This record gives sequence, C-alpha cells and structure tokens, in this order.
Amino acid sequence: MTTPAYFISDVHLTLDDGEPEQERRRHLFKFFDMIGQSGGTLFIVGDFFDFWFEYNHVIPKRYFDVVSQLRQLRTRGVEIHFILGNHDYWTNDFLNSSMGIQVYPDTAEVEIDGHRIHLTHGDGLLAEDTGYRLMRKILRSRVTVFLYRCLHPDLGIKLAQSASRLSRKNNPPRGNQDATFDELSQYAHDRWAEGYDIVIMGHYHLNRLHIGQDGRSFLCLGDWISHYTYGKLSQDRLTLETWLI
Ligand SMILES: [Mn+2]
Repeated sequence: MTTPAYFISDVHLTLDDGEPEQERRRHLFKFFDMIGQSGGTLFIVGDFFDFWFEYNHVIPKRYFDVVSQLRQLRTRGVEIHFILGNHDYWTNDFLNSSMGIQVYPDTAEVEIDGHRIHLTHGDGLLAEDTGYRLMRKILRSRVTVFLYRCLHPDLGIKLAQSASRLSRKNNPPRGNQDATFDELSQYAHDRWAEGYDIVIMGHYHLNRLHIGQDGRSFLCLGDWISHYTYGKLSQDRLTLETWLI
C-alpha cells in the first residue's frame, strides 16, 4: 500500500443542487487533485455520501461528477478504500466492480509502513446507541433492502432526500465532546490490546488526534461540513490536517 495515505470521512455529499453543495464539491475535487498529484492511497471512512443506494441498474445521477472524480483518481493510480457508513451502506457491485474501489461493509484492517491500522466508521459504539443499533439492523435487513429496491428509483431517491433533510433538521445538539471522545477511546484501547497501533474513526464529526506516549494513536476524522479535516500518514507520521483554513 503506497503512502501518503489520506483519510477522510463524513463529507455527507447531498443530492441537493444548490450553490453550497457545489462549493463543497469544488473543495473536495481540489483535495482529490492534490492526492492525484502526490499519489498514495485514499481511505474514505464512511458517510462520504449523504445517501447512497445502488439499484441493480441505477445509481443516483446527482453524484455523477463525484463518481467520475473518483474514477479519475483510480485512473491516476490512486488506490481507494471505502469503509461504508450509516448513510452510504447500501452498495451493490458498482463501486467495487465498475470503479475498482475496495469496499468494506464493516471494519477494515490494513498494514501501512509497518503500522497495523484499524478503521471503522464508528456508528453505534456509544452506550446510549441501543435504539439506534436496533434500527440499523432493520434498515440493513434483506427484507428492507428488497422492499426499497422494489420502489421506482425516482420515488426511492425522493423519499431518501426528504428523510435526510428531516434528519438534518431534527439533529439534536451534540453532547459533551470530551465525554464522547473518552467513551470512544475505550474502543481504541481495545483495538490497541489486539495489536493495532492506529485506530481511525468517523461518524461523530469530532476532529481529534490522540497520540499516546507509546506511539499508539486514535484519530477521529472530523467532517467536511464544518471542519474540512483529513488524516494523513506520511513518512511514519500520522497527522490531522485541515483542507480549508
Ligand atoms: Mn455516520
């Protein structure tokens, strides 16, 4: 696996057509262009799309430019690994077979420059997530996916668009970030005990990097909604960077 390795999560690219979304995409594509020039490997740690559902023969057309940018990166020789999040879980065979992206439905374990890295989107890890974990099971069940697939894509995508607008509106204010980070750190501790030395996570829109004295690290990637942050592993150094200042 070639370095630098770049890690990004929670871009939440929407199906909206407005200027704010266009602007976000322009920043993202510039970031991709930088990766294309430096070479290396791109890890997308979930919720890249605000809604991704692949039918057998249809993908959402509003993502055409995004998909073609990912394709360009592949053509330029950049390896792409996509750890699916709770907003873009419903893939079929397009991203891997047609795009040449390595897709992970759950966690990914990779080795880069002698580092054992554990990556997860991270949803459902908090103690208070009991109800969410049940809902996630239902939303991912074969029956739900089958029923949703039976809807005409125009209707299915419209429904998803309203659901995601609604969930953005009803998003509760985020709780104590220190407490959340502490609770998530337990997950990192458990992975370190298993022999991983780097744990990388998204989902919580927290941008924090903890590097312990023994060199073991835990990175929460932030997002591309308010933080525009990404992780970078280069020349044996893991950093949390900001794309926009
Ligand atoms: Mn998420």
